[in-house]
Amino acid sequence: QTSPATPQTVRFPDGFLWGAATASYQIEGAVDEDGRTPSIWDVYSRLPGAILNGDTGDVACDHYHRMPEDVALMKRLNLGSYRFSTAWPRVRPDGAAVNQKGIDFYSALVDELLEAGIVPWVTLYHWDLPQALEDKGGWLNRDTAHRFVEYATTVYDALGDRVQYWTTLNEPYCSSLLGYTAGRKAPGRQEGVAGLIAAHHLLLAHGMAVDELRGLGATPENGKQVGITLNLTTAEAFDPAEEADVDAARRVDGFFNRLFLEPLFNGRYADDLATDTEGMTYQDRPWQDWIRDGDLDLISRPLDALGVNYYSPQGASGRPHEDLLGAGVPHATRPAASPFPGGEEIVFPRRGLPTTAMDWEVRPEALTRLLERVRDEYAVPPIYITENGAAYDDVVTPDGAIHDSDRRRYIDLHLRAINDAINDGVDVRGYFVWSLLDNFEWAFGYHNRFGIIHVDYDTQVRTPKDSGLWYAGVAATNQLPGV
Ligand code: GBH
Repeated sequence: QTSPATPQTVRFPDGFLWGAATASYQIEGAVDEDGRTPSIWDVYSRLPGAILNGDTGDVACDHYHRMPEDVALMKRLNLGSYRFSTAWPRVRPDGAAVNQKGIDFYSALVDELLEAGIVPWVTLYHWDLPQALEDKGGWLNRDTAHRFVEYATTVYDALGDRVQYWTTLNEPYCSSLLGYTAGRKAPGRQEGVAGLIAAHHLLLAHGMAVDELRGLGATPENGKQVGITLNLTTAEAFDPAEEADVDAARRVDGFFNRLFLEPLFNGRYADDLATDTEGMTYQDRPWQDWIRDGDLDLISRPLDALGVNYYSPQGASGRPHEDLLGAGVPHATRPAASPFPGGEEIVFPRRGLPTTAMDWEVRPEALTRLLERVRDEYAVPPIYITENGAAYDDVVTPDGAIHDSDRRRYIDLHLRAINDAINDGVDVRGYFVWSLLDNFEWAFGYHNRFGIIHVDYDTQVRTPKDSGLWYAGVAATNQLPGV
């Protein structure tokens, strides 16, 4: 007899892809080498107060110079796949002419991975827009989408012979609403409904790139898969009996999930998004003025894979801060600038759930529900969990080990939640832990560590954490051991 407190061994489907993920600006460093020019993150990270401790990605994990060592570590951890992003400002500095040295780096990485028996998974855009394009309006300028297609073509021409899995964008929610409405990510602009224009142009860039890559031969018949990665979540009313909380949850669902799922899979924007943003303008015009005929056709081109990044649920309230405090809620975070156009009053009160060092709630079963919901409500292609993981305050013991049992437990519980969804019929084909290495955690700099491999930023020494050694066993056996 096994009680629920002693989880059993669970197996994953044959061929399940076990991987780890990173992103260019978060690990590479070498920001002005071999022709790379600044991205919006090089500029944003230098704004006073933007990043904890004034950290930047100038050196990061120095992966640009340590790539073979890092691939050897992946092999040691039995990874079946490695998800990385290519840096636009390396491949096409300033968003302009092709830079062969930039291409050479990624080509060497792909060769090194294949040599090690690791499947490369390319993400074309993980937030590092060339600053020169931001200077021309960034994602508020439709031309940026055309420049993205050129860049995507260059990368596909160089790596398409050896790379099977292609993702256009990572988390357009972050590059649009956090970058142009909340100003919490680069380029740090707080321009209200403009975030929705950025979202539309990002989706357009995705759709046009899919079309272009298909033309270049990126099709399942040729063994290629093209998709996009979204950060999806469950939006839960803080108090389901409070109308304002239910409405807040609807809007949060709208901005995190449906803003992207509806155009991608139904070829439309949701009606409630239009109602909620009625009367809001950018340069005196509603955001929908930036949508042109044919855009939604391009955006809704069929995909071969949907990447889902999941970290935490969102428990939302629409009630005034004072009312919540009166109702006994000790703390409700309200960002200085809201990412939600028309939903500026929305807050995320604490709910007594366990949290990670990011202050994000841990609720693994929300991932099961999320996957089932996406399957039920949208005609989605096979799903890959392209990111999931946790930051905790790791302690290096005197023997040099990192006993991160909290991170191992977080990953274990979320893998069980995914397994539950698979048993319920959801087609999930792979899992990428975020992250391979401790790295530049955006606004939190080097303070918050997500790696299954520890990085000593003084010496650049890498040490697999207990979670990484445990994960190596999971990847090798295709199953979670009972505890
Ligand atoms: C991912 O973003 C990124 O792809 C990756 O680069 C990053 O390092 C990793 O996660 C860890 O942060 O912000 O308090 O309102 C995840 C982005 C995190 C965005 C959760 C929404 C909601 C909580 N998502 N966040 S809060």
